[in-house]
Amino acid sequence: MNAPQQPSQPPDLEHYWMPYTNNRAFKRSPRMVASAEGMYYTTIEGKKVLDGLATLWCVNAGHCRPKIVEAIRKQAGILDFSSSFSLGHPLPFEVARRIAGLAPEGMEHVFFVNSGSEAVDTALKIALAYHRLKGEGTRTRFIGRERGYHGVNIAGISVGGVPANRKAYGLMIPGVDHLRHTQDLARSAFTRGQPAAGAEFADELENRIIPLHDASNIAAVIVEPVAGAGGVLIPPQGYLERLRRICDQHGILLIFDEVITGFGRLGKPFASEYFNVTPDLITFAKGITSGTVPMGGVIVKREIYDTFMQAAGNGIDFFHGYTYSGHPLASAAALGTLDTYAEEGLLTRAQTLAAEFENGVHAFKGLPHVIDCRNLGLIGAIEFAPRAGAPGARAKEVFEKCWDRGVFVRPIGDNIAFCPPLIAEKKHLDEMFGVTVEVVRGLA
Ligand code: PXG
Repeated sequence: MNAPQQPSQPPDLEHYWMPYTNNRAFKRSPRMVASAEGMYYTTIEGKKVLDGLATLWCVNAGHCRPKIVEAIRKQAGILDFSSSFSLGHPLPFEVARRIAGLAPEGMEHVFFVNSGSEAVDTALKIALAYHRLKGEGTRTRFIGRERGYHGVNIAGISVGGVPANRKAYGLMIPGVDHLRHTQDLARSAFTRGQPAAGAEFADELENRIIPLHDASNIAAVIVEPVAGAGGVLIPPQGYLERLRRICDQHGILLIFDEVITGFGRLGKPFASEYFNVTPDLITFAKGITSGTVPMGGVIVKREIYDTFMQAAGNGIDFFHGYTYSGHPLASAAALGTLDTYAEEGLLTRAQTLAAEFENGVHAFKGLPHVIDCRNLGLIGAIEFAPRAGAPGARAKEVFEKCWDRGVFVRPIGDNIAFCPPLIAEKKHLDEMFGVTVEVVRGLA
């Protein structure tokens, strides 16, 4: 590894407006990493920190993996950039072919973007245009879900259901309704894996939403198979199957946002395969390049792609795309990542670690203030009762104390989320859970 490039002076922190950050607090007391390898960061002070969240649910192959680093390095000197607008270069075609090979049967075409947020907006636009091409242009409404996270673009926060991400922005896009979220602590707290109760939460689509709006006005339902940034909510048994059935019966497209669950998080390439429920569109990002270079995309069913092709005649089939769709560096990173996943069996590795991980998550049961532990594959969370007058304070305190003790986990409201890189070994899980348990034991 080359030495990390560090400015010789302490950096001036003033000018960078950091995303999703309390800029004042951070700049008073910065938490800075300098380099990373495998499961660990090294901070600028030289402290090692275990990455318990694959950074932001994305570094599935671990940090600075040689094949990925080499692929990016090499590509930068061969073809730095070429557009994908009516001009091609081989790499994204190969990435798309490889993704189609991993995706559920019949999902064969991939549209590239640069982030999960762009993937979501792209999927929603495909849904609208598809219905119009089929002569059903009245289908313009979208159904999201409370506590859903679909990125930060205007359409994504509109279908999303995280209040803090929505409240500053007024109306957003019109014509959106939301299913209720699937959390049910009264019946399902401390469930290992999928809760037995709650499939009927999907019936709200059939019993309330479709009668209210009429199916002929609904384009698509969008949900995360496992909700991530809304607090790690595991779908009840049978819930996703029921959504699929209702959508089918009413000609509504089903979009699975697999930005977190894609690329091995549950022990299959996609959660769709884990649950054996095939949506019409899958959004992905993050794990496609293991976080190294921004890339995302939408995988669509053959029939959707064919509809666009047949309707277009001699013209452009989809008036949509980003300057950097199919970027050579991102594509090279994706190929390096997919090779690493294949060589190391990482897309199914969660299966072997899941039981160990589950035990680790449920070891918090009975500790102070813990009101739930939940898990599936290699994603999990513990939840605290909110401190009186200070919601979120307990999780924030746990996050800060864990960081000080060399473990990075993520606070989401009153939850602490765990989502380690798929290369984790038992000793890493022991370290991650061991430190967090000690911190939670001391929680006031
Ligand atoms: N969909 C899902 C399901 C996501 O988790 C996005 C879309 C948007 O991806 P981009 O690449 O545009 O960020 C995400 C992203 C958190 C957190 O609070 C989660 C995400 C991003 C930022 C913070 O845990 N997920």
